[in-house]
Amino acid sequence: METIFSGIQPSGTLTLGNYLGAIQQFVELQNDNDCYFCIVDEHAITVPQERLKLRSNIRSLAALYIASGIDPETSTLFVQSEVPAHTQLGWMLQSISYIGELERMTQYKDKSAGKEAISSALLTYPSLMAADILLYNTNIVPVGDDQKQHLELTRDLAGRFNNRFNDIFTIPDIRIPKVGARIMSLQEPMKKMSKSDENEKGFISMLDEPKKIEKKIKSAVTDSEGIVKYDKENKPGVSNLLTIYSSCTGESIKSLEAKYEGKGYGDFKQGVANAVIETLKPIQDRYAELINSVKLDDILDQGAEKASFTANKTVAKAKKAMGLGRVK
Ligand code: AQP
Repeated sequence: METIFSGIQPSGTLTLGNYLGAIQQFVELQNDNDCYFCIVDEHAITVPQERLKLRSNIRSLAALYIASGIDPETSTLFVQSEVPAHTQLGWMLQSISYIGELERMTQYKDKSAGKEAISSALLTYPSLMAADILLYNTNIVPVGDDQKQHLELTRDLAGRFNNRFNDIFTIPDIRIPKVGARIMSLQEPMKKMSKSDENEKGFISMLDEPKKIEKKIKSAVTDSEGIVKYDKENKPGVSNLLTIYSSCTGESIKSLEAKYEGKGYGDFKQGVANAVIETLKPIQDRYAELINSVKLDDILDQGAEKASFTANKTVAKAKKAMGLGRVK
């Protein structure tokens, strides 16, 4: 049995990209592994958030995890800010992170581009993410491929700490899904689908109604060729829709290409819309039952308690290794 950790930011309502790139693999992994799934609200505040919106996004994300199939009986589901060990270890890891390596992170470059007031937390975000992972002696981190660079840094920081102080951290491996690792924006298929995209037509929210999903997919940017074929470079829009279709149904891209041979984009887009609606509908139904329940609070309380138990032990070891505090 391996230990798995992964987190998602409550920076908006989850997108189909978050579901296919992350949550879908979490559900697969939870039966045979010791899993920690986190709502990383401290990461969300690296860019400005509206207080009440953030609160409601945290709850919504917890309900979506469970509605998507995360079983709180077998997995530990919790909110990052409710386990103080995350920021404690995050600070220790910041002290061994170099500004140069943090500045090289593409997510930092993307999110800071063109902005005047950039928070220092946006730069040091990867050190906190490393802490999230290392606190639980994690072996595997399932994420979409946009997180690869952050994972490499986590491995570097763990190795650096182990060499410099004491060998206490497990070096984690990354797990990226074969299909669906990077779902792209429906409007700008060269850019990844993001929940904080200002253009709402670019993403499908997991809570979008069927009519809205259909409308967004029908207006997705494609090309004028009219051929349903996977060619990421020359046909990014169609390729993205094929990836979405295949990830939702499990049908291979080759077989989908054959199915739509000689048919126009109209039929194809309808097929994609149906596949997405069928994937999200049962999740949305379960979500509606959970979102206002007391049960959801109980699950998160228990999750925070369970996570703290392991995380506090790691923080104590890291403090000892670095010489922080007093000997008791
Ligand atoms: N488009 C995507 N395709 C596949 N996987 C994706 N993930 C995110 N977008 C896609 C995966 O979802 C998990 C949670 O991501 P996150 O919320 O922690 O941060 P993110 O990667 O920055 O996601 P967003 O939606 O783009 O959020 P914002 O807009 O707030 O920055 C990760 O495993 C990620 O790989």
